[in-house]
Amino acid sequence: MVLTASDRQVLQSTWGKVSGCDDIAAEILERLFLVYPATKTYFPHFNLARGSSDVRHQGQKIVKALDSALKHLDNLRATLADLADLHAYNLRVDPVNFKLLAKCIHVTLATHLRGEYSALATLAWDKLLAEVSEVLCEKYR
Ligand code: HNI
Repeated sequence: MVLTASDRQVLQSTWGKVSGCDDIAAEILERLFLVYPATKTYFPHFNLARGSSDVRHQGQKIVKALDSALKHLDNLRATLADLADLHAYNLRVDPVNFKLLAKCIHVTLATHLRGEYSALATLAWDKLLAEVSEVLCEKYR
């Protein structure tokens, strides 16, 4: 996957508009649990009710990880190495779930950015999320 200069530019500008928004983090996970309820099985110890602090905090962790991915686009593997270990060896999240989460991230971004989430922005995010998912899943193999 190659992120072009224009992909990078659109990623940074769209992320700049939403990353500070409080709702985004929880919304990504709320969508995941609502649309794909089976994903809840990974969080039996969480209060998964809408707006719960567990969901908010977990969402914030994901947003922070995406934030650091966006700051290290040329070094994703090293940046996400600890998370890759965690998801593969401790959490054992089935890789298919990363695709489901990516869909929810797309929908959340589109809901907030509206017309600005153009086809080009969608494509750039799709490339980034595919790359992040690949890094987080590659230790399963
Ligand atoms: Ni994920 C913990 C980031 C996909 C299930 N996850 C984390 C943490 C981060 C994180 C950050 C906190 C680590 C820590 O505390 O050290 N997760 C990400 C990212 C993605 C992702 C960036 C994909 C883009 N995680 C998923 C998916 C699932 C998932 C698809 C399952 C559906 N993650 C978990 C679980 C935990 C977790 C479970 C542990 C939660 C806890 O605190 O017990």
